[in-house]
Amino acid sequence: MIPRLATGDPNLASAITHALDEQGCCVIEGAATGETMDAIAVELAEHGDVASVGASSFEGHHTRRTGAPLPRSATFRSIALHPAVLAAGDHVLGHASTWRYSAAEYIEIGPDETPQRLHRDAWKYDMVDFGFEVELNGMWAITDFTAANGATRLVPGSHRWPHDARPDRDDTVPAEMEQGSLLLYTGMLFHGGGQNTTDTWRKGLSLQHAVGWLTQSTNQFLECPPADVADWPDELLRFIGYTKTGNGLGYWRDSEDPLSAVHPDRDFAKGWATQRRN
Ligand SMILES: O=C(O)CCC(=O)C(=O)O
Ligand SMILES: [Fe+2]
Repeated sequence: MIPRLATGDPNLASAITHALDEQGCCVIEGAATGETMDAIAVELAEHGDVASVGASSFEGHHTRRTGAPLPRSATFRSIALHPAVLAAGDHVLGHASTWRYSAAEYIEIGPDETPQRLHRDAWKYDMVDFGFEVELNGMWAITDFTAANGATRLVPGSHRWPHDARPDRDDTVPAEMEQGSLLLYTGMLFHGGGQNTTDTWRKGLSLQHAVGWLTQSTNQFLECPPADVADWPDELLRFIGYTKTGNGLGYWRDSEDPLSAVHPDRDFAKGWATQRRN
């Protein structure tokens, strides 16, 4: 079963961590407003002409994917550091010196789409058997998600399955949720996009976050280059990768802070030391 949590729960952060430990997933109802979701849809629809229709059955022949939602949607930027995402990431990926945003993608599953092959998102890292979580992912419900319109199908608890285990479709349950809800799941949880038997589009903003020592899914320094992000908050820039991590990773040139590439007029400490969000 997919744990369902309420945004108003005074113990939401601990409910999230408990759910992710036990089931590898949860839905947080009402994590954002319908207006916020609609605004993201409008901002990203402007880029609909560049959206790619899946070239493989895995990407979905009836699925449109629009990338780079951070530079393209100011409204998405306003919720990228949502407290539920931060609580979940700090818990699941807190074993690493830092964790960060890896990518996001606007995924519109259209009529006649077939079920996506079940997978673990962490397989993107050459299917290495890390033995621990390296990703914390999710999906904003830009529209309602229903079993009929292609809600993501999850195998709760499968984040603990062995490396070579494989689920059946019968093991899955749909992450049904209303617009504005947030699905969170770990990189080890088996899931896949659902079949869409309706005549409408299921729209979701898929999120990926990973430990700071892994390559990000999309290149944030190309999508969000220094010249374009000078008015973004430091916290968001740190979150997308303008930061030092690990033991001497992510610095720039002469042991410089990558944020100095965005703000050459400001003073930043030199050195390799990891920068933590808190
Ligand atoms: O669209 C969805 O519901 C899930 C997509 C997905 O899991 C993926 O592309 O990795
Ligand atoms: Fe996935």
